[in-house]
Amino acid sequence: MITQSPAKEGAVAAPKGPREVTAELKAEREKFYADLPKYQLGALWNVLDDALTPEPRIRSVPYLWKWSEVRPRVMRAGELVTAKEAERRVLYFLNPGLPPEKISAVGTLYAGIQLILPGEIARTHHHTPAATRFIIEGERAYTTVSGERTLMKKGDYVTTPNWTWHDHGNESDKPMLWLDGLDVPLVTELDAVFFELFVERTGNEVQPVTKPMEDASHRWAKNLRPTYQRHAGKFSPILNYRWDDCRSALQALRDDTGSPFDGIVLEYINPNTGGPSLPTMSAYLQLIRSSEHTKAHRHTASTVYHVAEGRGYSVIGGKRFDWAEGDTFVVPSWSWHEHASDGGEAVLFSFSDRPVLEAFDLIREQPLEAGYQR
Ligand code: GTQ
Repeated sequence: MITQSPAKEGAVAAPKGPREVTAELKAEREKFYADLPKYQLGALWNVLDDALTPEPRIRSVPYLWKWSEVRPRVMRAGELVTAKEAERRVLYFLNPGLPPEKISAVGTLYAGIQLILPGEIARTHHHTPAATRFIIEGERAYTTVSGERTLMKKGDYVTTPNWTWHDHGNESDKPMLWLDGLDVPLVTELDAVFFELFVERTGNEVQPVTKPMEDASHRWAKNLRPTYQRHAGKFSPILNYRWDDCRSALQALRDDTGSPFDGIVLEYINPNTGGPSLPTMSAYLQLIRSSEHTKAHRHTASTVYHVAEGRGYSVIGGKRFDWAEGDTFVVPSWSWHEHASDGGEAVLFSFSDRPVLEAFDLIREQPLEAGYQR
């Protein structure tokens, strides 16, 4: 109850019957509300409908970036800015539904295309956001993570866990381009972003390579583990999941029924847990078979897709997006989506924030009753 001069403490009682909202009471309320901001207070009942919505209100929209439009601009960036000047020479994807200060491709996920030209290095740094990388073009450029170097090839999936020192370099004679996926919007929202240059800690621009090539692959990726060693960390110890291995696994499973919603889909796993390769992001490779059209479903994980091979289309939120190799598209949380190949097989790489939603019991999934959106 609203009284002009506060009554004795404990004297405020609920009115007995329904109360008439008189003009006078309305005016008192307005005065009351106008005064609250001075004390950094808000009245929940005025915002409850906006805060607790029956379903998520999603600002990110479905969108597709064409490789034919992105690649020339990334290459132009290579003419205008060096990797050294840029720290990381990346053009990142901006979701059109979000304000531009949100560095987000969709929801909690950042994505961008990184370019390293022959002879360049991107010096060592580390940050609390974790990174996934899917190689689009080039071969034999390297990434070094925690002292282990891997030479990357088109189609490889490379992990850079939270706070690991990492740098990139290109000793080949061709440009190398890859898709970066980071949990920057999530970590930013959690107020947990830290960043540091290796040179500030050690005086050296680039970390030393301290491990043999393919060390993690031999140690952790052969269904064996060294019994005298424990992998510390919640992330996968595997640095590079090789395209040839993953692609041939997909091919071998092509006669499975697969998922009605995703076709033949494989998750890149952490061999220590069987779970996702990174604690905040999981990555997948999926085969959409010749003339396959998956059924529509939706879930609360947001996803970035990259077309690794072939062509086709996805219907996302009722809208058709035609895609071809090199394109990147996004499916926001709780958006209906279905995929179809077009004139042969297609392979989609994707990464999502599903592990976060699963960890906190926030994952929800629903099939579309009608099967397809149209
Ligand atoms: O390669 O370290 O796309 O630090 C954004 C931030 C890539 C990287 C990005 C980064 C990196």
